[in-house]
Amino acid sequence: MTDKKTAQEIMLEHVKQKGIKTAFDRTASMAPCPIGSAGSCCKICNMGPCRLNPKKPDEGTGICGATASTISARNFARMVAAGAASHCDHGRAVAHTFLLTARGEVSGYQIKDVKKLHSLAAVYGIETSNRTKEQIAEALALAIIEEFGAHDSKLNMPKRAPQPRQELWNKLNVWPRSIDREVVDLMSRTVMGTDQDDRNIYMASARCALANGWGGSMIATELQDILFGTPVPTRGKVNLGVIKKDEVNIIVHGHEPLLSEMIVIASKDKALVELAKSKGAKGITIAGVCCTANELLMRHGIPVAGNFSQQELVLATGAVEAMVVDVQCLMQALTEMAACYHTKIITTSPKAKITGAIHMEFDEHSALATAKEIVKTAIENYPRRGETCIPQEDTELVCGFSHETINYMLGGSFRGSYRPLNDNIMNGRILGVVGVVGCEVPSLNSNQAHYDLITELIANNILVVQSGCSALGSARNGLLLPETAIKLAGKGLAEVCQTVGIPPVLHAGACVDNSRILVAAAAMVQEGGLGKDISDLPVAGACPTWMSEKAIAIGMYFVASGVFTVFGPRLQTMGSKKFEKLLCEDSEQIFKGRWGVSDNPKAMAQMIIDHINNKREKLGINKAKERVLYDMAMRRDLKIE
Ligand code: NFS
Ligand code: SF4
Repeated sequence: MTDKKTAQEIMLEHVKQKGIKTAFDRTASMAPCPIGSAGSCCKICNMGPCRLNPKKPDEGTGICGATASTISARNFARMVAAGAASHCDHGRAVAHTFLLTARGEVSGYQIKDVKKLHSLAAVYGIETSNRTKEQIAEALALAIIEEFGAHDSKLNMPKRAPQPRQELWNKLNVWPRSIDREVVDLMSRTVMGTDQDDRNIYMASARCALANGWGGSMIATELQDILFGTPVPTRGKVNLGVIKKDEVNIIVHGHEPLLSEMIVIASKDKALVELAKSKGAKGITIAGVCCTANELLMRHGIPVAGNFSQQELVLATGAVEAMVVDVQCLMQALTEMAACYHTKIITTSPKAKITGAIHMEFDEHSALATAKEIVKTAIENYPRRGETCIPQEDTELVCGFSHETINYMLGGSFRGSYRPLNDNIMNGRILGVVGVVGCEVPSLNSNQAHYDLITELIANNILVVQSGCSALGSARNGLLLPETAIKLAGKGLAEVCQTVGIPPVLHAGACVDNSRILVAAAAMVQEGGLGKDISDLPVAGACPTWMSEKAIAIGMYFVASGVFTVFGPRLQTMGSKKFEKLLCEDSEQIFKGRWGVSDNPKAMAQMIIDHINNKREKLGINKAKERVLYDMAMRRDLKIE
């Protein structure tokens, strides 16, 4: 990174001059509660809230006798339940729209990826012969919707995991029964006076998290791909400079692409473009924030204005006619910031209203009409725009690395395959693969933490796969540009990336798309040569600065899938060494995967490198070996016994 002022720094100075406060200021003035940070505050009944002393881990109990480890485990479990609930509810909304699309009850949506429809139908045992794509889609939608509320069945997607992993889940009784049931189970067992065994609570957390990763999130990703297209390598732009001075700017923010996809279509409507021109604008720009941004970027190359931490700064440009939000990661402070300008905040989900915002509700049946109405509202707001401050910074990026793309890029269109990746891991050009995911928080060193971790990993020949706001932060830093990133990669990794034509940091999508990483890991095992289970692979997960409960749910399903996963700067569990030992040590015996914690990106990188070397050692591939290509003479010399 350079010394030049970043767009974020320019905006922070700008708002300071105007006397407007943002989350960056509030972060600086908020001292997090040390008891809550340690996970040692229990407020699940009214005899408390009980607070244990975080400086004396595992000492004392709550009024009911609950120990620090039980309190920590319950708090942890409730984060997993909330995180899983939100990702899975996203999946449910997509499944519902998918069903309506299959039945022809909505306009604007279509079954785009028929190949993926068939492959998913196979996972669910849906008959495909002599059926139209709509008939297959309807049967698939019904089977998937059933999985949310089924009483006592088993989710289908975990069948995509390697066989030994499936057997382990069965043995441990953590194969999710149905999505809603696992969330309810976790909430019900953590009320006052139910489950008071930290390990039992942890196991239930794992089952609920698996219902997210190999359930709700995977459903969201796969059905969105069928409806809107599976991402392929796409160029895009990120940073505040994507906001146009002379156009109507509409920012889409949140997570579910169901409405924002329609807004993109509406923004190209001739009559609306004409209307924008009649108001003096040159056109209409759509740009994204957070995971809605990732969804549109991955599939259409729609530019990204910023990630989670910059959502207020986007509005502070004064050039946003409307910010359209759906669900999750929306700061309530948006309406206050918008009130300083002409900007309209438009909420669209019945479950996410914000006091002070305009509500224009999304309904699949009239999605395109609502989208047009929203675009029109923004256009009509354009003449009210006042002074603007748009930093002229935007960085190019390449994204679109779905599991299918990686397969195709590496193996070619006729023989899509992970063989070249596995071979390059085996011959040591690539040391391993790490998923770097999660949030960037409004503090100045959050982006730096991601940068430091990722550059350290790629310099050590580790291929990085990213998602969420973490990926958007890397995009800002230029790390998703093949040219920039290859300069920073180790020799072996750089060679492979140049040959195949991929950057060493691959953007896989939104946070629900971490499910793509699970599918890719299963495919690497399937390809052969790197062990029999995900836990044998030289891979790891990292989340350098997590913010949302969703991140904890993701970490838990990575770990329960057999992946060593490091979080920073802390987990809210320090009040119990016993519970931390369960997460960071004993988990290894249970899941062959465990949590790690570090507040230092370099140390985090070292933990990961050590782990990967360890896995390589176990696989017997720890020495960098060049693959010998036999010529005819050498072949003749080979003795066949
Ligand atoms: Ni993930 Fe995406 Fe960003 Fe964090 Fe929020 S937008 S779902 S939770 S902040 S990465
Ligand atoms: Fe305190 Fe126990 Fe009630 Fe929690 S459940 S608030 S520890 S009395």
